[in-house]
Amino acid sequence: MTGRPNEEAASLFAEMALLMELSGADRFRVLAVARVARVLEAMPTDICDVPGARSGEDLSALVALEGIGESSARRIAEWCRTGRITDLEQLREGIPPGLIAILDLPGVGPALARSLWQNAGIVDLDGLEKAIADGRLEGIPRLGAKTIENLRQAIAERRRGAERMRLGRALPIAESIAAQVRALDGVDRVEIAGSLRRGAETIGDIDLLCVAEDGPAVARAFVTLDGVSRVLAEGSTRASVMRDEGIQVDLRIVPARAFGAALLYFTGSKQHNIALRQRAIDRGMHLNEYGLFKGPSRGAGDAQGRPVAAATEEAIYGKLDLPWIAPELREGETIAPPVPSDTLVTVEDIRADLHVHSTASDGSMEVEEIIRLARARGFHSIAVTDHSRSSVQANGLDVDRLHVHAARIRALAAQCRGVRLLAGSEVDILADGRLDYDDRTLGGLDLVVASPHAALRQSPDSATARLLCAVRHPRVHILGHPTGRLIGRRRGLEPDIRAIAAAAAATGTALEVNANSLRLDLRDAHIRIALDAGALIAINTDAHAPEQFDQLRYGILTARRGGLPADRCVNAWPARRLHAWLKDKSGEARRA
Ligand code: DGT
Ligand code: CA
Ligand code: CA
Ligand code: ZN
Repeated sequence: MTGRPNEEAASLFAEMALLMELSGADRFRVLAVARVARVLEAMPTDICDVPGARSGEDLSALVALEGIGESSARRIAEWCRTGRITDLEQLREGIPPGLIAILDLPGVGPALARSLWQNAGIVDLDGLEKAIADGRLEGIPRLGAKTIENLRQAIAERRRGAERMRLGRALPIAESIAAQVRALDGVDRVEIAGSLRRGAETIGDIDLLCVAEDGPAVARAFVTLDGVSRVLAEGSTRASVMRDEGIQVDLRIVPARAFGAALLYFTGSKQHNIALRQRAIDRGMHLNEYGLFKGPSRGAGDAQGRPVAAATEEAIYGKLDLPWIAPELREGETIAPPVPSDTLVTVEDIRADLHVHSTASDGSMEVEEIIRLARARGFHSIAVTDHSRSSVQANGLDVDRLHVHAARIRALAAQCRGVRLLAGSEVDILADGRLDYDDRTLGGLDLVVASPHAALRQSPDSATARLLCAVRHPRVHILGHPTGRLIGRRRGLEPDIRAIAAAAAATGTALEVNANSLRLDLRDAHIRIALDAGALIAINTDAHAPEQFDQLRYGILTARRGGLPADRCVNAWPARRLHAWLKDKSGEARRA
């Protein structure tokens, strides 16, 4: 058994809810089972320790738990005794496993997945792709020409997404491989280079650079590390492998005296390298991966002569009459960054998280735990922003539940020292731009994040109008994950970002950079547009579980790529300034 016992049971119940939907089960029964999964996930103590759970003789204590009915209690007791749930196993047998990947496509609900299966015999993504290509889907219930075209695009997007790895997956993998390399004999220094060092949202391969004198020995050791599935190349200064995680890793081995030049070269981007080389030529020098040298290049592999600079990136930029440029800004043909690199926001600048979910909706953390984690991170403020009623799948709160929840948060806030706890909401922006709560309800909260969750394929014009409603709403502080895109999975809304940014600047509403590595929304290019328009930016984790607070760094990398200085990020402000803005956001716009 892996993970905490409750988590394992929770994932089985979540799977069961999904399979029930596919098998056409009654909606309320499905929701009840999904609820059990959430209850189990949130439960701090072992479910099997509840009296009667292990013996299975008297289930009344289980049934007494909120959200758990007779049949769920029976299944939990079976699981505690045997580690199995017979009902789930029966469901699994009746449903092709490949249907889950189809259900996972944007715009595909259980009814459509079921219809594809029952009416066209489609049981996996490959089958669906072929059926679309062959024109075999016409005439199937629920499938118009437009839906078919959307499906085709969604599959193409999914396949493209599978080729490049998300930043949030690649960075921890690269860090653990870098630690393996650092531990090798004769290795002095290891750095991550390439698109990963630049904080790109997806990564083609991992580039590592290390300092060592004995290149061949290090290359040999690298290709025999644990986790290597295939050796692609092995030389005296470099090696490339495929890893079990499904990604290629390139290692270059350089002497310490040329480390800066190599790091600069292998960090890229390619366009940045080309622009720097041209700048060197304009100054009567030449730049390559070994250093910056006087005079013109004498051809490939030219490494003769003493370099003008080579050991550090700073020295090379300096000799090219440039300040050091942060890797996140090394994109595009123009070298000059939009802001000085040392003003860019950092993880250490962040003092508040303004978008976090608790067990009241679909999070796994109690409010008390959220407070503890905020304190551990040295935050001065944290906002609990659970979902609103239209987000049924996420157990969104109706107005009554919101009132109870907010009152409880306020009571905890009153006793809370060191951290200011805010009673907020992540309110749905409905398809037509209306918000999911009335103004009076919203006005009673400390903080309102308004986000689009459904209708994410409406036209650009409708999307712009919809988001403008939210940005201009006097009770809304932050526009949450503005486009709703999921990297490699869902394109999301395509609004006129310039119009949104201009309205945000005028009203003092902040635009969110959602740090979840699946979202990174706003994306880098949008952040740049927002900053040019004068808008404020919020960087929030949208954490649903404790470890998700660590996703902050992906939001920071994205924000840095967008050129965000700390003073334009509300989460980096001192408490006084943040709370003044929360009370009167347009006042901040006037002051700015
Ligand atoms: P990726 O891996 O597709 O996410 O993107 P990168 O930027 O990591 O690209 P990669 O791994 O092919 O190469 C790493 C760096 O090496 C790249 O950012 C710049 C440098 N580089 C690679 N090929 C060339 C080239 O043909 N010319 C120049 N000037 N630099 C190159
Ligand atoms: Ca790379
Ligand atoms: Ca590479
Ligand atoms: Zn959220």
